[in-house]
Amino acid sequence: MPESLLAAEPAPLAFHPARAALVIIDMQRDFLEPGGFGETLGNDVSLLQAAVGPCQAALAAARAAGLLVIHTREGHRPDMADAPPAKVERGAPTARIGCAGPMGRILIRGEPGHDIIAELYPAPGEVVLDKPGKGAFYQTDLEIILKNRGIDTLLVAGVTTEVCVHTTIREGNDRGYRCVALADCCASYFPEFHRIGLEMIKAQGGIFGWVSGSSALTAALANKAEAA
Ligand code: C5J
Repeated sequence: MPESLLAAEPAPLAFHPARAALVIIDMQRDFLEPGGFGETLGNDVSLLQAAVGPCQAALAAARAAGLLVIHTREGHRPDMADAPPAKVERGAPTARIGCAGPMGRILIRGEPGHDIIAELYPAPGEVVLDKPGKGAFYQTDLEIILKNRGIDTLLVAGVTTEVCVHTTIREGNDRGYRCVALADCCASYFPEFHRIGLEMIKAQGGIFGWVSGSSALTAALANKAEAA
């Protein structure tokens, strides 16, 4: 497949679809639906819905172009041996990680709330990566998965912009990957954090990445030009 040109800020980015991965961060019921981890922290989870449609568009384009697709899930072992006390102890004692909620135990692997939302459910063969932290590289096998496929460009979507998306892009940038935040495919419980989070990535000539969007990605994968 020939090189594609992605309309992005601060500058367009040339990439090879065969060496690019779409990484969809934590589009889990626990973050997007009432009764999950996000709501227990006092957030309005409806704010994350804005990213669902654009993520579906990016996912469809990535699947059609044969890109590597990786879905991440933040969560912990049922015995919580991998959950740092400093993380668990935050929030109300009855609604912490591991407590029972309407979607099962909060942020625990295997529980309904830990699963990815139906609209973005992984297709057979797509990578599903469980991570205990905010970054997708921390305590996971993401790096070897990317190395084995010769990936050099990460197209990053998901929630939340300033937490797990940002952490993953920072980790990826330090490891030498070209990291692109797909702006409309990301969302935050704090709209101003979303906006500023994206500004931070692309400031200073793209200090740790690029910012683009779902329609620019779709156009690039179809080898059509589009402004960012
Ligand atoms: C948070 C995440 N916000 N996926 N996790 O705790 O961004």
